[in-house]
Amino acid sequence: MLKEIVSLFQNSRKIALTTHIAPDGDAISSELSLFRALRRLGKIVRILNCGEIPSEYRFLTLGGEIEQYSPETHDDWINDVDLIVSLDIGSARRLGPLYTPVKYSRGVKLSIDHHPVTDEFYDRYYICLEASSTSEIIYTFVSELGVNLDRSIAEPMYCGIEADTQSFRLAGTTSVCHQIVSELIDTGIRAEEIHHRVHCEKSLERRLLFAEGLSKIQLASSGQIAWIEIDHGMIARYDVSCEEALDLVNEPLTIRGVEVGLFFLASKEDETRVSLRSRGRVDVARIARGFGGGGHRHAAGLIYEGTTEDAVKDLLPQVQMQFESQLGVSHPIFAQRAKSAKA
Ligand SMILES: [Mn+2]
Repeated sequence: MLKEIVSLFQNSRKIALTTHIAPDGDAISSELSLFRALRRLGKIVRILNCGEIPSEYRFLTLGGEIEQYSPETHDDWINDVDLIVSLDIGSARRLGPLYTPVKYSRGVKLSIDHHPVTDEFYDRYYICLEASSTSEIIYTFVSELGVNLDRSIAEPMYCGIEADTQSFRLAGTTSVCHQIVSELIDTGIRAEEIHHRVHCEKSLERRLLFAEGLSKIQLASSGQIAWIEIDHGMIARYDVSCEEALDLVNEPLTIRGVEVGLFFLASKEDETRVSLRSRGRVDVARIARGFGGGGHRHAAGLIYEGTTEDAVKDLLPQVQMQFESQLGVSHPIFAQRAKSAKA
């Protein structure tokens, strides 16, 4: 399987790399490290994205490597490539405006990911669910392709792993992951400098939005579900981007007793981005799939058409219902019965 994908790379001359809409740290990083490795092999490679690089990851590229997709500029080129690689995509729907040009391209379509496959869009899949991040999977390809792992490839790779493990804290941070990171550090990258640039270079407005968002946290289901809602008004008042507001995404889950954390963010006019986080007892990907979204057991997301207020009103009761059915503590009367049975 791995060998097949490696020869697919070797036998392709023109290669397009892309990722999901609103690219995050792992998306950008896996693209950049694979792009640099393939360039080294003399391939004609372009990264085409729908959505800007989040500000904290802009230092990774001097510019020019990542292009914003536009139909006029890129559709002919996409149609003519030998290979199109989607990184960290989850579902092909998350290609956004690139969905149609990718679908009709004559190139072989490959998905490299650490999310479970939810569609049959691609010709080939290389899915590694145990990997902490897509960037960690790219490590394997760089070494199989015989490309020397140097600083310029290692730096984005480190950022991608750091992003998806939340600074090496999440379950995916295995000993294999640490071994890879150790090799990355040995190339001479400056880990402490990277952490500083990613986490400690935020605008004051961004931190103040964080503070207000945190102060508005709410609880449901006897404190087992927590959520934060950031509407258009708040985004506009602090003048931060939607991606910057995502600083709050993991906060609801940091409270003792909370099993599922929800984050409702006004993304576009009448569109809400909903992020779900779980401590592990509840599979939030299953909940997200019920609303057309997807993700992992611990972290999932979906797009809701409507305001954040509508999203909370509409989704919260359903999330509570699914939450209770998954945990099997459905109705107070049953809990009462269970108690008296024990007694
Ligand atoms: Mn990822």
